[in-house]
Amino acid sequence: MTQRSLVLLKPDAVRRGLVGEIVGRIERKADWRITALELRTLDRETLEQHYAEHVGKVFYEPLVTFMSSGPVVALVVEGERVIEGIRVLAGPTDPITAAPGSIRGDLGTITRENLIHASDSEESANRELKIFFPNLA
Ligand code: FUP
Repeated sequence: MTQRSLVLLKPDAVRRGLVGEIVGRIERKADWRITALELRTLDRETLEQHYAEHVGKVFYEPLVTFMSSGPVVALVVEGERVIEGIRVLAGPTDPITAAPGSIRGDLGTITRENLIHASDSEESANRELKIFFPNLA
């Protein structure tokens, strides 16, 4: 089942020079393709749309401050079961509980600065792709 996922390499990943490391892990999965990739700094409006489900939670304001603190790399990745697959590559939200071998497990320690966002369902992917790449075919 070919899918598309919206992936963000968060400001910590860019600041720490881990873009190549993380993109490399995605590229090495057989037959997945990166079909869009852009460095950009996110504004509050974009983040409010993206994190709509978290507006009002205690971690929302610090999350937005962090996510707008520097450029992110936004990517579209296409391929076989890519939505589930990138979530597995990333590991769970809290990097301390993420398994070694996963991006968050290998490279992260704190939940807010957990390196990568990846769409969690087809519905989320469609919604997020429209926010970040509205001109995608
Ligand atoms: P994920 O699907 O793993 O990206 O995680 P969520 O959508 O649940 O959360 C989005 C982001 O909010 C996380 F990546 C980090 C941040 N967050 C916190 O800072 N504290 C929390 O308790 C939960 C999430």
